[in-house]
Amino acid sequence: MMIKPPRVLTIAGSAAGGSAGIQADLKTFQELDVYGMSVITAIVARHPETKKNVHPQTIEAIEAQCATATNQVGVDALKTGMLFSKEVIEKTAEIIRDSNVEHVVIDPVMVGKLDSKLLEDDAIDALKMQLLPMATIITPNMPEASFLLDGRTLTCVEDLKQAAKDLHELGPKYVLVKGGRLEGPAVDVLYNGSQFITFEAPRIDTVHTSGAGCTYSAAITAELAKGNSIHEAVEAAKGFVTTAIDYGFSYTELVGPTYHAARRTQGEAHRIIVDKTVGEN
Ligand code: PXL
Repeated sequence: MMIKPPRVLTIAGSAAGGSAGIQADLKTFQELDVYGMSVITAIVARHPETKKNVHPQTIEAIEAQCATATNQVGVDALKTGMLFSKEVIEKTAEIIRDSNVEHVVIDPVMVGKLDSKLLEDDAIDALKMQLLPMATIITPNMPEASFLLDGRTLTCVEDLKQAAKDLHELGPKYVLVKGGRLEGPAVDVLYNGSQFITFEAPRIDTVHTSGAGCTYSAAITAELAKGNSIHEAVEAAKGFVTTAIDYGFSYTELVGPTYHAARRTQGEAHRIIVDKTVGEN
């Protein structure tokens, strides 16, 4: 029997070390049994002498890659990661608008663990005004949510809820503010304009979380492409990324990647506590 897995595209940066960006996305897609495709917006590779860590790709190259994916294969769901510049954001918004892809996951990537800027300062407005409104779901972590809300301090779940509410005003259907940097359990808040749901995972004592955000949003994208609801997709993706973080490792003294194969090779996935009683607003 011929199997045709759902088609999933990532528009993001290449992380040469393999832990984040396109590499994390494609590994996640493979683990979750969807057909992964990629559009590389920039190449990130540490250059200790010149500190020139980001190598942007041309708009032409980005357009050509998108056309390949959308015209020659077709796309059921897509995610964006590192977009880097205003020009790339504008082009990406245009491509998404023209493509009519059903599920659009926007991960507003801003700063990486290499200390490289993954989004230029003058690109924030384009991200807010052009891209976030077309999202099915946006997945900021706490620093990203704070940045998108003019530097507001976020320290507790109540702050995440207010941030989700305010970010929803920018136009995405769902907002997932990730509480990976909270004290205590890792609680993420999902908001759809009227209801909050929280997803809670245990705090895992590790520094090897490189690419965890990319992996999480890639997993949400894969689960949406398979026809799951947003709630099901977030719950499954959080279980997947938590298990991957649990088995995070490093080959050197540097912060290492999450282990994308953990769920497949190490048995049970982490169960996530979902609380749908956190109220309406
Ligand atoms: O984890 C954020 C991230 C996303 N995309 C690329 C990266 C990084 C972190 O380094 O390199 C390409």
